[in-house]
Amino acid sequence: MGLLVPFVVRLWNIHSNRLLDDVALVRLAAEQAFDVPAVLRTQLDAFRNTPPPAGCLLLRGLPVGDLPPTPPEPTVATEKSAATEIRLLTFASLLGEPVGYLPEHRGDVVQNIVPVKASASRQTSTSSKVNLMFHTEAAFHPHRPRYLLLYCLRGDPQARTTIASIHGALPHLPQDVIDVLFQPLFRCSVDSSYLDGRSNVLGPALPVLSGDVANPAMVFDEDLMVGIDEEAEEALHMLGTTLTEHHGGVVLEPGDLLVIDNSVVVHGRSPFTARFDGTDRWLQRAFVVEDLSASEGERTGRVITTVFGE
Ligand SMILES: O=C(O)CCC(=O)C(=O)O
Ligand SMILES: [Fe+2]
Repeated sequence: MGLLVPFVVRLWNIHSNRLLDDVALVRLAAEQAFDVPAVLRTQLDAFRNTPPPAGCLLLRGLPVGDLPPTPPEPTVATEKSAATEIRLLTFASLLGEPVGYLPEHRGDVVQNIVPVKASASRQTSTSSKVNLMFHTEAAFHPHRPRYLLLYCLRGDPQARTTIASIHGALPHLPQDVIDVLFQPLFRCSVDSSYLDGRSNVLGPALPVLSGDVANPAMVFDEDLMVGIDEEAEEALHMLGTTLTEHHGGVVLEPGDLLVIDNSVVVHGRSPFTARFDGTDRWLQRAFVVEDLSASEGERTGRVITTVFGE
């Protein structure tokens, strides 16, 4: 799944993306689409128009430039130029509409995924000590992203991003289990970062698999999802086990850009040892929806503001 193509962008005299609001930043990034080499644009077009069963695409060899120390928290300002943010959003805008989610790092359209001491053992992207279990990104969210993009600025040899596609699991699941997974028998609780003190509630009963029986979409979260009866619980457990048995993964290296189709694969990450000394792993992440109008009324600019919990 690799493609080694160096990608050159103009240098920007912007020392912090905070100088631009997210709408302006995305506009600026989208304008750079013509600078993306045709070979990469073709790859992204094909990924969007003819989604491959593997559900992910790895581009390698992108520049990362000079980097300051890894920040101790996602929203701490750094001295870095905005070149990687803009490049990430350029790729994101070739796939659809980049958005942020208000509870995710205050709605930033590019989020810094760095290990944070206080969340080392939690089921969250800023953890490090624990295995981050398989999840559809924002499985509980009606406006969940169709794609997420992870751009590695600084790697860690222990940290393996894990990926499992429904297309890898499906041939190994008994038909009666598949039939159960297509029924609305599953409920998902809300990630605690979205609750801001409110109490958690289980979402509506929905199917895990939907669409074409031979080519389904999947929404699954090993941690947050439950089946509403015993049969549904068993089917969910079997799906989790089968995805684990047939998963793949990649240790992201600086300059890697991993594009994940959130409608067919779940992802996670192995544990790794964070040092919290400025040398830790550092990814930048962007989310893409296919259509902004779906979140009309629950969105300010490019930030989706849906409130969860009671
Ligand atoms: O750290 C990783 O490789 C993935 C973390 C994750 O689940 C995310 O950023 O959404
Ligand atoms: Fe994730």
